Amino acid sequence: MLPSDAGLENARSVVRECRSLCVLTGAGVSAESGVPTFRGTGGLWRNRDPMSLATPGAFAKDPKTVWEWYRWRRELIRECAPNPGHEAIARIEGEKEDFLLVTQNVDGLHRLAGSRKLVEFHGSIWEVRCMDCARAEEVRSDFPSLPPRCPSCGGLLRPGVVWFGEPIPQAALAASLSMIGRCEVLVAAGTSSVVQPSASFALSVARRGGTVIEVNLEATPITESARFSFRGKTGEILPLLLARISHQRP
Ligand code: BJW
Ligand code: ZN
Repeated sequence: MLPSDAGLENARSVVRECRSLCVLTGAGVSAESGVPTFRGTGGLWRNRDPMSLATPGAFAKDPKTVWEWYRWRRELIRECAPNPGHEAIARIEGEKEDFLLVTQNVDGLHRLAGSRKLVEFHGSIWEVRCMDCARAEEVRSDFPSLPPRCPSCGGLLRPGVVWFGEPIPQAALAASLSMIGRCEVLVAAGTSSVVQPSASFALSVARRGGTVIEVNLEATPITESARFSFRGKTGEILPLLLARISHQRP
């Protein structure tokens, strides 16, 4: 069900009138493109919980299995295209004096949709990094064998993503915290808001008097902090919420 016209119009005018806008996205934004989310049944691979694979410990113990999971996801994401939610976010970036998209998604679909003012907070599934010499590069093609090895030193390559217990890369964290400290409006879309530190962004904005707008299929821990909370698909609601012209019914 789409949000009521009145609620949506109010939220839309807050978005339109603000000078400084931050959009925080999670896996739900890519769900309508066919990318599985982490929590819930869709993310299961060989009956393994994704959360048990996204850790340095899992990789240290069994890099081949963890890489097989990433190969499965890389193959799947290669076939996916941005949806109207990604496109609406990419469009509004050029209309704001101060804008930042902070995405927890590693799939690269925001870039494909045209977003440029963005921080990939949990890294990118297309980047690989050598555990020995730290050489990092984007590799979109398949690897001939798993786990892949560094072309420079023969060390073990790992996906360029942030696992549980690992710090958020400094530049990504600094840019995001700066925006969270100054934005007038934060739109949190398609995230369960359970993974720190990004899960605390909405509360930080609300506590200093900023406006939080949530878009999600269900209630989350940040719903109480949100001035507007819309239940529904991001691919349907974001294009209305972020639209340049008023959404009018015939
Ligand atoms: C739709 C929809 C549709 C569906 N439309 N909606 C403080 C307190 C407690 C714990 C911690 C803490 N600080 C740190 C921690 C530990 C940990 C943590 O948060 N644990 C909690 C789970 C308890 N955090 C960390 O370890 C982080 N590191 C850190 O803080 O380091 C500190 C440090 C400093 C110095 C030295 C060392 C350490 C790192 C977190 C890394 C998270 N990594 C992952 C994997 C990335 C790689 C990969 O992809 O393989 O990131 S985990 C996974 O969760 C992934 C996601 O980005 C992240 C968030 O998930 P997201 O995006 O919200 O997705 P879902 O699936 O959870 O939710 C989807 C939502 O969409 C749902 O709500 C649906 O309803 C909705 N939805 N379809 C609208 N169509
Ligand atoms: Zn190397």
